[in-house]
Amino acid sequence: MTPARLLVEERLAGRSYRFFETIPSTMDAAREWLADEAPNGAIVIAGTQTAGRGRLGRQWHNAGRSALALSVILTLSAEALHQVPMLGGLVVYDTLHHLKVPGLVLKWPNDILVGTRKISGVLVETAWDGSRLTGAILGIGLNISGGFNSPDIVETAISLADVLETAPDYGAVLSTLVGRLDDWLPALGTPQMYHAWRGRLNTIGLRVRVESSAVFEGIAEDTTESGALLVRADDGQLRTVLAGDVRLRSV
Ligand code: BT5
Repeated sequence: MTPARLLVEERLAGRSYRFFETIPSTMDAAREWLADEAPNGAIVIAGTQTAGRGRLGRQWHNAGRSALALSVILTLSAEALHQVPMLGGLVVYDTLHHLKVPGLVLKWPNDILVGTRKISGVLVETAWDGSRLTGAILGIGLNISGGFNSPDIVETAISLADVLETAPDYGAVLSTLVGRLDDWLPALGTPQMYHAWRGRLNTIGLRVRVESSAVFEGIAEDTTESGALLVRADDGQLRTVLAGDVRLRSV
């Protein structure tokens, strides 16, 4: 038995989970399990992903030495779907806060940064049977110790080992994260979830460059309850950004 498998067994004992030493993406294994009636909150976790993915067809790289890569299967009503990214942001933010990571930033829609570097990413996918929602899959990647060797993230990624004097081990990070999942999962679909996410979001009040279907600059003024960003564009119009990325600009 490998060390990662042992740690996962120890920390996820009593839960519904599937562990894979190496797998293309936990998102696909979670989708298969969802189709096979996985229970709400079931977790698919991988030692290493060979084809980890981000939003909009982007790649998610394994952090060099150690990283958490997991997907949580959620069976939920369509009304609660827009809160799944919020759930992901809250779980990761509160995990890192609990681990006393300094300089945490939750950037809309759901980048978790330390200063300006990304330490974790959240990806939400949905599964449908015709027009009926069968579930959502919440993917979380979290860098524990780096040694990043992909040129496109060397300058932009960071890991727990880079920011904490004593980096917690894989098992401790996993336990903290599933603990926060237990805290927040019951709030899915309630106004409490929105307000908690909104309260942690650092983007409000900042000047941003929006890169979605349209590209423009303005001041991020607020969010809507469904998680969209309201940006006062430089032409004075208040524009609603449903999806995409923002870059923070200095004012
Ligand atoms: C995300 O996408 O940040 C969502 C990442 C979700 C990954 C998890 S791991 C478990 C589950 N299984 C999967 O296959 N995926 C999920 P996005 O906002 O599109 O950001 C992607 C961008 O982040 C890339 O284009 C890189 O610039 C950067 N990036 C990639 N890997 C990174 C890493 N390990 N650390 C920091 N930044 C990274």
